[in-house]
Amino acid sequence: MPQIDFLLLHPPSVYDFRQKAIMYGPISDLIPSSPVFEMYPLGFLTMANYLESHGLKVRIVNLALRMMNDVSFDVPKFLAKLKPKAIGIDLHWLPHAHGSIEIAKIAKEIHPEVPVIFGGISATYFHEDLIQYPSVDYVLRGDSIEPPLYSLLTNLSTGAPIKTVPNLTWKSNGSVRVNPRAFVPATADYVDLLPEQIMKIVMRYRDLQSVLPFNGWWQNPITAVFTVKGCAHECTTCGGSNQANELLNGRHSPTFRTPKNLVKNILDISRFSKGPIFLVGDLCQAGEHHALETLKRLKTTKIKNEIVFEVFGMPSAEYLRAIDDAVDNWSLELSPESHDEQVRRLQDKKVFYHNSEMEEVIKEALSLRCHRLDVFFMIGLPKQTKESVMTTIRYCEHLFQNSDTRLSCFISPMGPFVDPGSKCFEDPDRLGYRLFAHTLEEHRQLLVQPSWEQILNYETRWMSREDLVDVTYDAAEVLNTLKLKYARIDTTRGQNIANRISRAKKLKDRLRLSTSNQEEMSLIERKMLLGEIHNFSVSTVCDKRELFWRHHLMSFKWLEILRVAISFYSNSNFKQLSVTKK
Ligand code: B12
Ligand code: SF4
Repeated sequence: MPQIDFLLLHPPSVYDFRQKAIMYGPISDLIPSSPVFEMYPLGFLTMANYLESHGLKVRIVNLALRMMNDVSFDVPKFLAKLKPKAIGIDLHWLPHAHGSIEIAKIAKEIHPEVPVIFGGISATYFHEDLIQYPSVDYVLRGDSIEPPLYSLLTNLSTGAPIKTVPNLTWKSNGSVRVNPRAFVPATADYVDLLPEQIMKIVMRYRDLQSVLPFNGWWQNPITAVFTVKGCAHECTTCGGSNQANELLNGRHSPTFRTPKNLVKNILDISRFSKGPIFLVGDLCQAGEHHALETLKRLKTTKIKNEIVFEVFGMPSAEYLRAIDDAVDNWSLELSPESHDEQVRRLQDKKVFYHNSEMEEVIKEALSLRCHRLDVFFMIGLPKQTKESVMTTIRYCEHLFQNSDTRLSCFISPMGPFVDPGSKCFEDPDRLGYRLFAHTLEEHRQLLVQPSWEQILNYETRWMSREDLVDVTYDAAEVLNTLKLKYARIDTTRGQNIANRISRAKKLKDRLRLSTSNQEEMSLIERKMLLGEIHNFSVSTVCDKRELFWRHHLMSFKWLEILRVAISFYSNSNFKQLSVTKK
């Protein structure tokens, strides 16, 4: 069995979802994951790259996906076979509050001497709560922790003092110690995300299925490239906003990757994959000069992959033309959140644009080679009412009427949680929010409630939890009809979604009755929902496949993959390092 210096585990949202009866709701319809939230953080790859390039051996195991794909996959048995020197578990997204702590418990029972290290945005926010759990030994705080993680692993191995490790929360003789946040990098170039390195990890442990990012990746082999750490915007509901970053990462403005570093990463990926590459973050946040410089460099690469651009403010026509000039295949993502300009203005005080400006951008993009344009709306915003949500759907019709089939619209509820660190979480009264959970433990308890109406950690002055749930299905139903009318989806798909929405609505009503009358779910609903993640919670606001990009028959460059495999097997001697818990 090859050595593992650091075992990175990605937990399911709820452990063990296969034995629970929960109606999770359409909380993940607009992302590649299912309600298990099986996608692991991009940071797993940057951490693995960094540690591997410093001589350590890292294994990534997407436990959530393994559990989904194989009902008999036994987590304790699997972990018992491994001999890691340290274990890392992400609590990046708060919806993993249940699964992450349960996995830590299991790991600790099996390997009591192995240090368990947590990290991620939610672990950072709740570091003092998290460290109190007996199975958690260390929490690394911040969204840029590769060098501190390396120090922690080497100090654990050599016996050097832990108090020198930056950004670390730990415990010593029963008391919690919080080391200063000394590592806040000035540029995001210090790490990379080399696909070649990840392929070597797959080959070393002969385990491809544990490294796959999400269920259905083979059908939608999208890769993501992060362009920035943090964000310049101030969206009130977002835990990755500028003010949340100040709170969590001590960063007053975002940290960007340089155009050179960014384009190198895109090129590295294109050597192995023909699939779409999603650029995470609006390039214009770093200024138009930075964005145009990136595009200039991108043009010289002549890569054929589809590049997906997201914009947070409204870009200039010049920027759109520069994209069109730089890449042959591109698409655009816009997130106005609401059609109502008053709601939009409240959501992001820093940047505001009128609908008319957005419509100009849409017109310009569609006059170019933009082959797909997705417009995203959200439910659960400050000042947003049920009527406002339904008017948003009417606005979608206006957009459909004034565009072609390349444009589509999506709407989803903000869920299951409003992000900790966001303005709405930190200052709920002022923004009209009522929170049902504040601590980590309270969120853990919410996650195992019978239905998403009770799982939501908030309601607003304008919409109760019941309203949020009802209007989600109502809006989804009308939007689905419009997509059929304006040929955004075909009849089979439209009919299928209409049926799914209708079934989900009925179940939601039955659950509402049974849980309020008897305080617990009746046997019939329990039977319907036992181990169920798909039937009532996936594709119940739109068909997940609407978000897939064009598919290539051969999405991977197998010759290049073979080259790496051959070079790996003919040259596999790696430095070893011993890490033990102090
Ligand atoms: C890109 C992105 C996505 C991508 C996913 C990309 C990916 N696989 O990571 C998509 C669009 C799919 C997505 C989905 C979701 N997202 Co998101 N996402 C982001 C975004 C915009 C950037 C994150 C990023 O790329 N960072 C760069 C990478 C390289 O770093 P990283 O992954 O953060 O990893 C570093 C650290 O966090 C830490 N770390 C992470 N894990 C671990 C584990 C250990 C052991 C250690 C030591 C350290 C560590 O170290 C890493 C390296 O330095 C942020 C907002 C922002 N401005 O930051 C939101 C954000 C992280 N997402 C958020 C949310 C809520 C979600 C969803 C739950 C939304 C939903 N209901 O669908 C889902 C969950 C997806 C899932 N697991 O299946 C919230 C999280 C708030 C919270 N506390 O929970 C954020 C902050 C803002 C937001 N609302 O979008 N997201
Ligand atoms: S939701 Fe707003 S604040 Fe959050 S990452 Fe997107 S643009 Fe930035």
